Amino acid sequence: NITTSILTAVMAIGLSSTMVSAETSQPEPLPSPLIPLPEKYETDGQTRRVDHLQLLSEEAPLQTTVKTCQALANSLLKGKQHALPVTLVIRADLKHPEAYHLTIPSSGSALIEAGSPAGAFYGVQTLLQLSRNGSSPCARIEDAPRFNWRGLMLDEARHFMGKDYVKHLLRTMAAHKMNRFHWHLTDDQGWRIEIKKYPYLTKTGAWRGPGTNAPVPKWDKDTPLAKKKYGGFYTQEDIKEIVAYASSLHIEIMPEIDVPGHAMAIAIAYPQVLPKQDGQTGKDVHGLKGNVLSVVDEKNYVMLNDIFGEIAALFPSPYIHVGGDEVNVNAWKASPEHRKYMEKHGMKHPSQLQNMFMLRLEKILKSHGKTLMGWNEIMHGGKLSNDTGVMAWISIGAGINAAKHGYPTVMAVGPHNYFDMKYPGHSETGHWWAGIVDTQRAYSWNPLFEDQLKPEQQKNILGVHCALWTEFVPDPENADYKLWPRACATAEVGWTQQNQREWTSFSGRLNQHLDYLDALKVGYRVKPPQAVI
Ligand code: TNX
Repeated sequence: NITTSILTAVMAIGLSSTMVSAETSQPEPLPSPLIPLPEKYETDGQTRRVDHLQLLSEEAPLQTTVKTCQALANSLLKGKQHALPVTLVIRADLKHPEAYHLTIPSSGSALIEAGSPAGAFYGVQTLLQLSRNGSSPCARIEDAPRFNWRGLMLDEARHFMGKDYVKHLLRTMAAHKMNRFHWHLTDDQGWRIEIKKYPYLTKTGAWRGPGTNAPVPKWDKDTPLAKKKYGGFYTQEDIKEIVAYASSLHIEIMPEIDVPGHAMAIAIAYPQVLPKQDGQTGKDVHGLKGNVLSVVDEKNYVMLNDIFGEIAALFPSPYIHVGGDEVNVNAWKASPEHRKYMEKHGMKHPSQLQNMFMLRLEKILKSHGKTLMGWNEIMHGGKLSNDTGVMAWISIGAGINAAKHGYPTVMAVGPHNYFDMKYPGHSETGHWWAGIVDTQRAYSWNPLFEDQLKPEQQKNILGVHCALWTEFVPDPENADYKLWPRACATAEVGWTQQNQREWTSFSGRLNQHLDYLDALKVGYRVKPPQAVI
């Protein structure tokens, strides 16, 4: 059959490897030009002309991947003269479902052997990076990811970016072997997803500016945006389309509905969700009030059950993110019903109300076949189920704490992963509460914290995740500028083994990689004149 004949051909050609052991004095191996760096890269230094790929597979489970990858290849490689035939096969004995072996001989077909369709997809992504300039090294690559979770969050509540941008972002993520897209769809400043049962969530909750009854966020006050009604939302049809698109790129989308705080958009649409107050609530850390749901009103749980039911039906992801961050508990302290509830249940601190709320949401999500994930504050006030996921943002300590408590933990920590933080430089915009996060800070850390976590606790770290909050990111152009090339660093932190990662190697490859970002039409940030850091 076709696979064995290719294998035999490849073996006959016999790629003479330049990987040499330390004892011999042969030349240094030629460096891989790839991001993320693969586990094993061997080349004899030969290259061959490639300006087009012709993908084929005889295996049924690979047909969709072949189709998707062919379309990507057609748009990225523009030639016609030197098509490289590539055969894709599944091999059950690879060490990871996302693993692949890629062989590019000096003549004849290339071969991608993969643990699953996702692995085959990553093999093609590697080949596309290698051959983007009209030629490819003849190489043999064996590759597999370090972490199963290699994610990126986009906040579309603060500024709505729209379908085309999200698809562009998904393509760019996939090209870097990232596999989780976390979609922050609701916050104080906007509700971005159609919920059939509660139409005012989008009819009023998705719009700001003149002609709406919602306040203009402080960061938009003096900008052209706020001169007329602005905002937007995704219909359920849009969502299905984007989920299917992501899945064709082997990316799972985890939606976030942020409750019980950051909920002003819900309160603007349905004011009855707020607690009745008889005292001063003060403001949350962002200077807002009127954005914390009542957690003792049963009607709110009916509404949340309806909302999460619709969400669960739209997203295949096993996790649904429920936020849980930065709740202003004074809103509960200033509410007679909440004080009464606490007294009745012997609660000493309002964080116990937050815990009670999260336990209720866990049950609601389970009834829809889903598992809860939330920001690290969901650990406040008491235990949650063991399978609940914690996304650590405020600090590395929070992530270590979550892993020690046995929660599946995603490291999305401000000082390394928050790309709404400023780049260095006077003219750069952005937050700075987690410091200046440049590409080197995004790259140079180890999410496993092996000195502080025992091996069985390290197993709780699912992986890494970068985040783009968009208070100061008004449009897609700015979003690309903030995300790239920093997210290239996150991609490599998530994929490449720690002992193979090194900043000078990465930054050297990154400079070579910029033309691939150009081919992907990414509006990345380059520090003048030409250094990327
Ligand atoms: C904190 S991170 C927030 C967001 C802000 C962000 C700005 C998190 C869970 N909450 O609401 O946008 O800081 O960096």
